[in-house]
Amino acid sequence: MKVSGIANANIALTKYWGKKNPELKTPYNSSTSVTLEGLQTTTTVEFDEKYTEDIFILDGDEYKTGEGEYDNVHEQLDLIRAKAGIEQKAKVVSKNDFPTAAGFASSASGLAALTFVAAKAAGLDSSVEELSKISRMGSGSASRSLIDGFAIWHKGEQEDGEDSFAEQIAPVEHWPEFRILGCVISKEAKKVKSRAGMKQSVATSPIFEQWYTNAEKDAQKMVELVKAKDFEELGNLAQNNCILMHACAMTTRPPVIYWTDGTMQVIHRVLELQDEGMKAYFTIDGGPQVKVICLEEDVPKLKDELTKLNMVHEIIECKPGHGPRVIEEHLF
Ligand code: 2P0
Repeated sequence: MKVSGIANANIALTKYWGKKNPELKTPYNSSTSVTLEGLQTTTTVEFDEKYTEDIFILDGDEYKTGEGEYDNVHEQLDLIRAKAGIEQKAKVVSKNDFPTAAGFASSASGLAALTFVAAKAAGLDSSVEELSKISRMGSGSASRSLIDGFAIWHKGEQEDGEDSFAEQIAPVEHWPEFRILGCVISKEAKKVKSRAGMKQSVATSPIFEQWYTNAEKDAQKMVELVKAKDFEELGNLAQNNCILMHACAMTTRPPVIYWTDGTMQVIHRVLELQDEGMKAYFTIDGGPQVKVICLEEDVPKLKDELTKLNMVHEIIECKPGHGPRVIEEHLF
């Protein structure tokens, strides 16, 4: 059967940085996020006897065995084949519909879309919880993209990882005025991939334990702040959690430093605006781009201020987004 669907990216409000079990991709701490409308991957999957090996085409380019992108997709398909009890190979065609290099992770939407669509194409009738667990195996942050609106990815306690999945904190309709302004600083590919960076942090950062112990508390607190729509506290917590994650990355050997001059320029401006009473807070992932957390009413003023910064090339406005869905149009 051929099935097509889309999944959105998400941004972590409190971060994930470190795998406790690298095989099962379970994290040291829970993390929270908001799914982002319009930053999406569209994927079509077909399992059929006619394919002698898995085929993967992303944005018009075909990837082959040995290339990271292909191997990730192939492993994910193997997981789904095992669950469905089928052996047919698959053709997978995907396209990322991201505003120019916004610095939002496409692995989250990519692996979430693949898992969601492939499970349906394989005839599985999996719950969101189950799909979140399978997505987690492909990319940790993808587990959160299965969720509509605001999510928490539970770190879980079980050895087998069966309780490490994302769950909804609140739907899109709970807080439609919530906004993320993605400030595009640099379009260069990042030097250290998150997967490699966090592995080194686990092994060498002297503050790794403080990081994840604190981040677990932050994630639980974030759930309460989202539910209460306490924007000021939420912004301050997200910002502080981001700084601590980067402190952990920076104190890794060799250092993992994603911040550039442009990153610092936005950070300082956001802090000045905060001093002037503006409710805007920064967060940063595994790259130089800064995402500003704000509410709809402050978007015009913030865009105006941030556009003035000479190192900001572009600003992408994102609203809370929905979980994955099936679409009728196929990519092949
Ligand atoms: C997050 N990041 O919570 C954190 C913050 C980056 C910084 O999850 O190795 O692509 O595939 O599990 O999910 C990016 O890492 O890593 C990430 P893997 P992933 O969003």
